[in-house]
Amino acid sequence: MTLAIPAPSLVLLIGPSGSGKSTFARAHFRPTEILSSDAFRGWVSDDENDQGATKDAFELLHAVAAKRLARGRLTVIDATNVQQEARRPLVELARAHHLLPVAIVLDLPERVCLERNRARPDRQLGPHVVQRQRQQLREGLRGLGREGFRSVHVLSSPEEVAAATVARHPLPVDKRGLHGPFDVVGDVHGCFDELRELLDRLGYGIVETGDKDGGVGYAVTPPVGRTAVFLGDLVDRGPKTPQALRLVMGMVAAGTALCLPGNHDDKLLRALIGRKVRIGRALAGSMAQIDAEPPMFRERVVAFLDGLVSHYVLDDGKLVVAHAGMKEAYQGRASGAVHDFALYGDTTGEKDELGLPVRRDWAAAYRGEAMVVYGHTPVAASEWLNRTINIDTGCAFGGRLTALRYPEQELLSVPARHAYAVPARPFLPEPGAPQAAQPVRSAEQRNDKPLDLEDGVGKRTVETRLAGRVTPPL
Ligand SMILES: [Mn+2]
Repeated sequence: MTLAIPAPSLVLLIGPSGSGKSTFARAHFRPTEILSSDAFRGWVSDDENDQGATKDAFELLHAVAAKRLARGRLTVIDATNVQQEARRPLVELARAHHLLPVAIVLDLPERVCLERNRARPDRQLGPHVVQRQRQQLREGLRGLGREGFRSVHVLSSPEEVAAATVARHPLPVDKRGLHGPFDVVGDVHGCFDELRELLDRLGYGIVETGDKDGGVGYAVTPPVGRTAVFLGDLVDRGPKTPQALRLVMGMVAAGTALCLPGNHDDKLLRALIGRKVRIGRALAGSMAQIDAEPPMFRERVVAFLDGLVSHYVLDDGKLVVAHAGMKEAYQGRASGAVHDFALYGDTTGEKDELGLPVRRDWAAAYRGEAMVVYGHTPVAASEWLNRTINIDTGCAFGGRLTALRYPEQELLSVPARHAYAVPARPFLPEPGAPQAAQPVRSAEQRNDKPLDLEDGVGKRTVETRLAGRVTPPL
């Protein structure tokens, strides 16, 4: 049996004393990846079997696991882990670092565990201890999914354990092996005519063909070696949502494009599968457009949108793409919080006077190495800020549809043919408005503070020799 393990992740070995956890760990994982409760007991007490050292040992084990997960290192917990109370803080730890917890259960016969324990002179565990641990394991086994374990592998005999291999798979967001070059396209919002013109100007050849469901499809030939990346929000507001979906779905299927989910795509998906969502004008428009297509199209759209992952890390980690942005700590990770950040940005959960979500300016605080290209909030013009750039230039609102060529860092955009919708908050300068008297400052200049102590020390306190820790006035 091949055990598929996402890497990085937090792997819990679960099994009673004598079930062969340490042997299994040594066979399949690197020594530095394995955190063994016995080893930590030994380090704090010089006796791996000193049960009185358990509390201290686990305190350190959890601390080391936290440091490793913060660095995105696969970590294996070699402890019995048969009680839910023992597993819970580890599941929480994985979640706090936006990584998935994985369970490998060694559910071996009692006889095998007892024999192995008897063969170990340093261990004097009575048979009742193993019996109790096996009982606890069995009671918890079926609830592991509910506890938050994304994958659960159970091995039930010494033969199964011996035959098992571990296959590590990168997380779906990890596409570091793709090096582009890429053409990243901002929020399309049903503006298919503008999308076609933009792709044409980027050198993509587009031919109309028949699509699988009987509708009109598009065969797209990219410039040699190039891949398109769609930042999401393909749907709503514009007049041609199905056409935009068909073109992008065809390209993704052909391997010539990647596509990310936007909040509008996500809401459309939920509406299409019958979840309860508030259907406003934009979503109603998309639903009506999709209803006019052959019935199978709807199923295809559901399958496509359902398969999209929150963000991608590309080109050896040098490029990150996401609909609404991605802060450094979340890049390459997977959790509900990462998903929400990718789709909605850094929201506070509050609404402003226009009923729009209040957002923190994550880009102004961004200090990561990776370039982050995103969209979601329309801007009059795309500007670099701390290696991030927003290329949603509000095409559906009568702005432009913009692409960024990577690694060239060239912007290319085409004007909207119409204003298909009215933004809740204007982002384009009023037509005929007088030019600003002052030269317009760039995003970098507007965010350039003379002294940002947080950049230097991480927090607003300074350690001094005479006065201890002080908080300098800012
Ligand atoms: Mn959006």
